[in-house]
Amino acid sequence: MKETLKICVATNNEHKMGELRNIFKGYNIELCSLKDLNIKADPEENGETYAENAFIKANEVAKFTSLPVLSDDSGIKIDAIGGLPGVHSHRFAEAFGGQEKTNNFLVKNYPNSKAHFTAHFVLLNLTPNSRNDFEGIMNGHIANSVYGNGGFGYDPIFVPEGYECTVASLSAEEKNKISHRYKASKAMLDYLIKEKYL
Ligand code: ITT
Repeated sequence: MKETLKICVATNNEHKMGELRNIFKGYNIELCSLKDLNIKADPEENGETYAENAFIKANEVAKFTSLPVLSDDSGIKIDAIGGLPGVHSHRFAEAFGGQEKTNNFLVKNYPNSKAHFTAHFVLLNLTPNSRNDFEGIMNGHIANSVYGNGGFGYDPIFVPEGYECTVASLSAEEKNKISHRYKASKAMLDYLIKEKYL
C-alpha cells in the first residue's frame, strides 16, 4: 500500500480548512493545518491575482515545513461592479465594517448581478521545488436578500447557477459537491491520481 500523502495547508481560515478536510476525506491524504504543525504565518497578500496571492501564502509557509504545501486563494467577482471585490474579497469586507454589513450592502445595490466564486490552489514541493496550480470556478448571481446559516463569507448572498437559494442555505455536503473549492480540489485529486501519488 502507498504511504499516506501528508500536505500542509497554508490557511488561517478555519472554514476553508474544514471544507478541504471534508472534500479530501476518503483519499489517502492527510491534511495538516498550520495549527497542527505549530506554524505561525500570516503573509501580506499583496498580489494582484489569486495565483500570485496563493503563491505568496504557500511560499511563506514552505519556509517552515518540509511537507508539500497547499494554499487556496479565493474570492467573489461581481459583474455589476466590474469584477470587484475579486482578489480583495477578504479586505473589502473588513474595510466595509464586516461581512454582515458588506453582504447587506451588496444585496441592496446589486441584486441579480452575475457573480463568480474562484478558488486558486498552489501546491508547492510535491517534488522538491515543484509548483502546481489548480483552479475552480462556481458561477451564479447575487441574491435579493441575505439568508442561510451555513458556509461563511459571501455564501449568504450567492445563488449558484441551477439553484434557487443561497449557498449558505445548502448543507455542507451539497456545497462541497458544487463549489469553486471542490472543483479546484477535484482538479488536484485527478492530477495526483494521474501521477500515481494516490
Ligand atoms: P487565508 O488567506 O488564511 O487562506 P482568507 O480568509 O484571508 O484566509 P482569502 O485571502 O483567500 O482567505 O480570502 C478569501 C475571502 O473570500 C474569504 O475571506 C471570504 O470572504 C471569501 N470567500 C472565499 N471562499 C468563499 C466561500 O467558499 N464562501 C464564501 N466566501 C468565500
